[in-house]
Amino acid sequence: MLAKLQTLEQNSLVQISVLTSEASLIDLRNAILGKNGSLTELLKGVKDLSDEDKKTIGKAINECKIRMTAAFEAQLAVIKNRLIADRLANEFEDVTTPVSEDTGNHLHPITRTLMKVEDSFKRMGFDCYESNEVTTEYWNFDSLNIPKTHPARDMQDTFWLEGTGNVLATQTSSMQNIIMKSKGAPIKAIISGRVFRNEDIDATHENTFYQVEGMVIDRDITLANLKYTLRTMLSDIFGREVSIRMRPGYFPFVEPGVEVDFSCPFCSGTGCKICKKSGWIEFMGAGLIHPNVLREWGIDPDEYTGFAFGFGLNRLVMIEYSIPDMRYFQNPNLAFLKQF
Ligand code: FA5
Repeated sequence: MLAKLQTLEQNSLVQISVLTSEASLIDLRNAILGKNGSLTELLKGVKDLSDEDKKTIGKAINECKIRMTAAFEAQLAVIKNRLIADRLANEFEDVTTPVSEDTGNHLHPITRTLMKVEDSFKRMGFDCYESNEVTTEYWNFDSLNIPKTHPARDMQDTFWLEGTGNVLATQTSSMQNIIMKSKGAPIKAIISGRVFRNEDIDATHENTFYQVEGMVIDRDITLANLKYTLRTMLSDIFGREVSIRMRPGYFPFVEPGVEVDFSCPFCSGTGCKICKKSGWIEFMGAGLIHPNVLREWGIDPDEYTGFAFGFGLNRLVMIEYSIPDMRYFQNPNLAFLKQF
């Protein structure tokens, strides 16, 4: 039996070593190690041997089985590696070929406009950040000069996360102090993200919308820097010069605070449907960062000043694409989405 085993092993190893396909290797493996395979048959015969032979021959067969199994595994690896090498040698993909323009996929208009906004700010040397959607009462209010009893808390009807002291961010301004804490002055940053307010929804108000926050802290920063920055970004977005107008506005974390409008890029200020015949589009809140906010993270307001602004991205996209109703953005309506 030992001689039979030896011959079987020698022949099998030769057969294994010349096989070149995975399928033929599996067939051979079944023919030798399978339920009725030649080695399995030898193993079945062990039960008829004397106790002495059972030990030696049974052991020899098992050791042979281990070597054969290893030989099959090794040959399988050889075959697979050869396949990969063949593909690498024969399949050529020209990665410089231009991608077909019409992939059927496209970006959501909010994403498209955000990318343009970020590009414009990046060219002006700003860093871009994403805002946290869940934040703490401290970052969203207290750190922005809005303590618990401040009436300004009522301006943003807030979703509170029960029992945690956490809130869904009502404004991207909630990131101002996080960035100040981690970077210190000087800072030039844009922060974008989703914010949430318990609003009655209509064509111009959502409970979930996007804001873009801007923040510059450096020596000698004034409202003139704010005006220039916003004019540059808006002119980039609309591809034509726009003017900026400021009116007094109140936000506890800026002083002075302003409401910013820009001249209607569609009628150049002469009055049209989009600007409701006024020639101006109401755009955002802004101002010079309040000294209390700067002090909160150890920035000396006598050495540094800064401006901050925050605008609704949904509103900008609506103006850019003449979208009449903000509710389209959260509605998975393909007829709407396919237009972009
Ligand atoms: C703020 O959120 C301030 N954090 C902005 C700011 C930043 C002021 C830095 C000063 C300095 P306000 O609540 O006005 O301000 O919102 C800013 C913009 O978000 C609005 O001009 C509007 O475009 C958009 N917005 C506000 N509420 C909604 C809403 N419910 N749905 C859609 N857009 C909204």
